[in-house]
Amino acid sequence: MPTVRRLVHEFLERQGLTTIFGNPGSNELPFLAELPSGFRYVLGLHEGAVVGMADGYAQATGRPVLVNLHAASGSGNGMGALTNAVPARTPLVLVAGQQVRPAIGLEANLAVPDPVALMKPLVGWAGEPACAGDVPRALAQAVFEAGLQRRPTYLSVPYDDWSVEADDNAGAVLDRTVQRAAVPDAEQARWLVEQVTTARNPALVLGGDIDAGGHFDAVVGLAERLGAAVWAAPSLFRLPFPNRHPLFRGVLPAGIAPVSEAFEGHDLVLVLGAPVFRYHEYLPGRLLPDGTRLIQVTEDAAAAARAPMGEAVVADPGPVVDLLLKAIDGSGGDTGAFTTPPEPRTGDGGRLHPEQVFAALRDTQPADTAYVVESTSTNSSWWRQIDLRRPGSYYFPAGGGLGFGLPAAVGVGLGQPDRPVVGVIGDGSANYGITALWTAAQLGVPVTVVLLRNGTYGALRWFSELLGVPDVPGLDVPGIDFTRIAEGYGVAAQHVSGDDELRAVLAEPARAPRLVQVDTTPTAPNA
Ligand code: TZD
Ligand code: CA
Repeated sequence: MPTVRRLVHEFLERQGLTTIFGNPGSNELPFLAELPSGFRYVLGLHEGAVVGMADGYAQATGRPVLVNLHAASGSGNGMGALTNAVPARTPLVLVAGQQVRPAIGLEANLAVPDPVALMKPLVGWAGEPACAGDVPRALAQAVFEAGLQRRPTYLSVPYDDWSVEADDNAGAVLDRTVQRAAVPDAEQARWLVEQVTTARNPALVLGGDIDAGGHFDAVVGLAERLGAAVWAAPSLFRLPFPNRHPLFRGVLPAGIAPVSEAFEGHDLVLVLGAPVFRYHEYLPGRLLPDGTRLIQVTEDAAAAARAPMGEAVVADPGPVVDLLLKAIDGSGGDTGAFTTPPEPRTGDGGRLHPEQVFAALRDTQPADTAYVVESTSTNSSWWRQIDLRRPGSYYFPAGGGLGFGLPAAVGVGLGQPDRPVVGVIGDGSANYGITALWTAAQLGVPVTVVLLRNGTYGALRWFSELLGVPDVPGLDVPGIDFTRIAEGYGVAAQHVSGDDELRAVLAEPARAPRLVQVDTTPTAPNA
């Protein structure tokens, strides 16, 4: 009989989960022993960076990814990063080591008394197998649940389980596949088509699932055929539509009243692949204008159930887009040309305006560049200057937790080695995931980190004015030289000043990881 460890390794191989992101401890070492040669262990130096890298990798590949964390302390370090993976619907499979079974009850050092309670409610499914022989099945369940629910899962495994011989039945999980088919039935399809085709002035709101599910190009076709206005759903973390397309109206503001105002004049709002809605700033008002109906199509049943208004169909938005495309005649007419970005605003005193940095990226980087952005006060500057036309071009921390950007940029680079990857990272944000630079250097991931140094938590400065508390402490971060930090981790780094120098540096393709630090002037997220 094979050991539990051998069966689990084989299951992971068959499922294609052979890249493991982790930071191990004593409880985890027996799981990692005798890993077959096809496995790759991506070591991160802190679990926040480990989970951030895995999140980027899973989003870029569209597949579940195994994450190896150490007991309670490593799991706890990873939790902040999970607050981004949950709303991004990233299928991470977290496997943590538990003390040996005889030592759990007496709470020996590194025993985790209640691992399920520790990780709930962040993870969707969590468990610890009741006996060693159940480990392969439980691991399979964690993988399948992560894929089906599109939510991180967590499995705690006592480390004496790995060397136990599996029984005859344990191998039955090796051949399993679990598939999902969330397609509307004929009546639901007929109803959806009727609602959309009889609408006078429909609008589309597109969420992260459109890009994550590979429907970016299909929704462009749908919007053009309908001639419909298109918004990206509030609290955007993936770009579902080309941002300079003539039908694109931008990212919806994340408040009740401004969302409602945006929908004025539309009799139907069709929301595809997004919760309704991920508001942020509390700006109360009517949920919808008079005369506006909302229909949400999402395969996330929980998101459909908790929405405060509208009708919902729980289905994969992909087939729904296809059936609408088949049902709608004609081309919808000429939609016009892509919009041209305005002249970038300029900085002062040797500092560039963030718009100049983004214009330089737009003008120098290849069209298929994937950007991972974690620079919070520069949001409007970004959308004013950037021009993204391809699927998978944009990633942002979905839950607003900093520490995603830099690690996720490394993860996206590992997941899509043929695509250029640029991390656009603030001097506040960079510190939460900075150790990912080391992983990038060790693995030679050719990611470009553009570090925007304004010396402050710019977004919090703006928020402090908004909330009427301008005197709060702890908002400035002067005196950090990221070129020296990067070099310490083995990443080549440059401080650039001036538009010409920045453009010249960025025009060189990255062959290894590099950090480009640029001093920038303050701006506001809505400026
Ligand atoms: N800690 C974590 C883990 N996540 C957070 N979102 C914050 C703290 C609070 N926070 C924000 O929401 S924005 C921000 C902080 C500290 C400032 C980020 O500074 P930055 O970008 O330099 O990256 P800007 O452009 O200067 O705002
Ligand atoms: Ca900053």
